Amino acid sequence: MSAENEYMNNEEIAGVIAPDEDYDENQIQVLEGLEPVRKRPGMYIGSTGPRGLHHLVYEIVDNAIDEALAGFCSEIRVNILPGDVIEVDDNGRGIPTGIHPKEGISAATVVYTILHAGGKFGGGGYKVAGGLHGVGASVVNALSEWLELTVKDGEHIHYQKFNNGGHYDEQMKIIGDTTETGTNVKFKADPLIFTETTVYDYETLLKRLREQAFLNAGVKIVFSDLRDKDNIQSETLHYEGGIRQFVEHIHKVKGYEPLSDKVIYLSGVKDDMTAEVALMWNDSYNEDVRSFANNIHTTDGGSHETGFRNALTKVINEYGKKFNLIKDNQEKLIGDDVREGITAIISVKLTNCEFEGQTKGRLGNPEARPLVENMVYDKLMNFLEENPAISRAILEKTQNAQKAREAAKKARETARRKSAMDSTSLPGKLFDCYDRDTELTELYIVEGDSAGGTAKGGRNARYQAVLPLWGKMLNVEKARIDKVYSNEKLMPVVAALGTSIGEDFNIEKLRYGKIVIMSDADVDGFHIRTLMLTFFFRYMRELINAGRIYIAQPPLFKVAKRKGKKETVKYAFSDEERDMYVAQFNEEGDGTVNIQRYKGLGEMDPEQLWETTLNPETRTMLKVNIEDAAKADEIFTILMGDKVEPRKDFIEKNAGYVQNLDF
Ligand code: 1YM
Repeated sequence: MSAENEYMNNEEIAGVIAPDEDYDENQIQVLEGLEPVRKRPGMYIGSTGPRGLHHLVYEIVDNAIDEALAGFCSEIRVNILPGDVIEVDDNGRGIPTGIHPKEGISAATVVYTILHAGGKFGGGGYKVAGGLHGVGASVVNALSEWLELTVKDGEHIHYQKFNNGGHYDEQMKIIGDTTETGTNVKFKADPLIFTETTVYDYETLLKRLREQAFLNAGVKIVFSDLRDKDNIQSETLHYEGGIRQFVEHIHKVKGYEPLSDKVIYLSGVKDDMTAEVALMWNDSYNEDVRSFANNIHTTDGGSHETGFRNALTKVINEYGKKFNLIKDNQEKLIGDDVREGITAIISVKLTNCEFEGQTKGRLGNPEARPLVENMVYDKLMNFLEENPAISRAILEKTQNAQKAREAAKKARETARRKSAMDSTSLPGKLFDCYDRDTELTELYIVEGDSAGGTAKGGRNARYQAVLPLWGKMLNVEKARIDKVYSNEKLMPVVAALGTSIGEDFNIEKLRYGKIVIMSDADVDGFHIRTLMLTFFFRYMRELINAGRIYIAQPPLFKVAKRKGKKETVKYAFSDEERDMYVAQFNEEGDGTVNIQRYKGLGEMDPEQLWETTLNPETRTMLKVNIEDAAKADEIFTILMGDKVEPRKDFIEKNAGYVQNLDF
C-alpha cells in the first residue's frame, strides 16, 4: 500500500478527497494561519513569562487527557528533557493522519498548523479537557523553535517536523512500521518569544499534572524531569479515587486534622453535564473551596460554585433543625459558618463551557447551578442522615464558627467606634504621598524602621507613600478574623489602604493604585512577604484579583569597579547577573572589582533604592496573581500551622533555596 493510500484509508476523516499536490500553497496558508499567534502570544497563552511557558505543556497534555477520557488511552508520559525540551507521549489512538478533506493535507498537520482546528472535524465531541478555546496544539507549534510530531496508528509510524513557529519543508510521512498506537510530541519553546526564560519549573508542572490526575480519576500520568542525569526526578500520578484523593492530599500537605475519616463524595448527571463534589471539614479555620469546569480551575467561581454554596448552607441548616441540633430560638448558620475549615473540590464537565469575567476565571453556564445545587442538596442530606456521628461533629464545628463570627462582629464594632477603621485617621508611621490620583499613587509596605527610613528618603513623595511595619506579626493562621481588628501590625495597613476588610471591604475606597510589598532578600523578608500575601489573600482578595498587589525587586548585589577615583556600578538581581557583571568588568581590565551583597534594604542609600527599586523607569516589579497568593497561603499554613510534619517536610525540601523562593 502506498503512503498516499494509507493516508486516505483513515476512517476518522469523512469525505476523503485526493491530497493537494500544491504543497507550496498550503505552506503559505499555514504561515498566515499561525502568524497572529506569534504576533500576539499573550492573547493565546496569557503571557510570555513563566506562566505562558508552562501553559504550552498543559495544552499538549490536555489533548492526551481528552484521549484518555474518551477511553482510548491508559497512560500519558510527560518528560522534561535536557535543554528544556518537553516530550508528551500517550498510548491513545493517535491523531488521525488521513488527508483532511478541506485542507488537502494530513489531519494531524491541520491540528498542528491551523488555528481553531483544535476541536474535531464535524460535530459531537467529548472534548472537555482544559486549554484555550481548543486551539492548543497549533498555538504550541506557533510558539516553538521546533516541534516533532510522531503518530503510531497500529500499522505505521507517521512523522513530521516543524521549525520556527510551525513552518515545515516536508509533509507528514511514514518512517516505519508498528503494531502500537499513540501520539508523541516533542517541542522546544521559542526563546525569541519566551525572552524571559524557557526553563521549566518541576514543581509547577508537577502540581498541575497532579491536579489533572485527581480531576480525571484513573488517568495515569508519569512525569519525569530528565534534565540533569545526576538528579532525575519522577513521579507517577494515578488516582483511582479522583477528587476524593485530591481533598485528602490537600489536608495532608497543609497538615490539617480531618473532622471525620471519610471524604464525602457526591456526583450527578443531567443531560450532557456531569458534576462531582468531594468535601471534608478539618480542624483549621480556613475555607478551601476549589472549583473546576472541564478541568480548568475557575478561580473566580461561577454558577457551579454558587450552586454548591447555596446547597451546603441549606442542607446544614435544615439538617440541624430537623434533628434539633439547631434550636428554634437560634440564629441560622450563614455560608461563612458552614464553610469554616472546609476543603472542597467541585468539578463539572459540560460540552460548552462559557468562561466569564476579566480573567475568564468564572463559569457562566446557568444550567450548572441547579445541577450542582440539587445534587448536593439531595445527596449530602442523605449522607448526613446516614452518618449521624459525623453530622453532629459538623454541626458543632459550624456552630462554633457562628459564635466566633458574632464575637468578631462585636470586636469590629468596637474597632469602628475607636475609628481605627476610619480612613480619615491614617496610621502615625505612614509617610503619605501628595497626589491623590489612584492611577498614579503607590504604597510601599516595608518591614522595619531602618528600611522605612531609606525608602522614605529615596521615594518620589509626590506619588509614592511608605508604610513601615512594626511590632510582632499576627499569626493569622491561628487567629480568627476578630484578632485582625486589634492587631497593631495589620491595622495600619488596613487604615492606610482605606478599604476596610472582610465583609466591609470596599475597593472603591482604595487610596493607592499599587500596593507594593518591599522586603529583604532573606528568610525574614520571605516570611514577611508570605504573611502579607496571606493576609491579602484571606481578607482583601479583591485587591489581588484587581491586579493591585506587587512585590518590589530590590537588587541582591552591587558590583563596582574602581579605577582611581572613578567608580562604575552595576546592580545584579541574581547570582548569574552578578557573575556576568564581574566577568564584564574583569574583561575590561584595569581597576579593582568589588562585590557587595545587600543583606537588607537598610544597607542601600536612598538614591540607590530609588534607582534600582522605586523608579518606575528602571525598576522591575512582580505583579501578584491569585495563584501566587494561594501558594503563599499554602506555604504560610505549613510554616505557621500546628503540625510539625508538613513544616519539616517543607523546610527540608526547600532548605537550599528558601532564600530565593519567589512567587
Ligand atoms: C501528546 C498529545 O494529542 N493525543 C491525541 C489527540 C487526538 C486523538 C488522539 C484523536 C482524537 C479523535 C480521533 C477525535 C486528536 N485528534 C484530533 C483531531 N496527545 C494527543 N490522541 N482520533 C484520535 O477527537 O475523534 C485533535 S486532537 F482533530 F484530529 F481529531
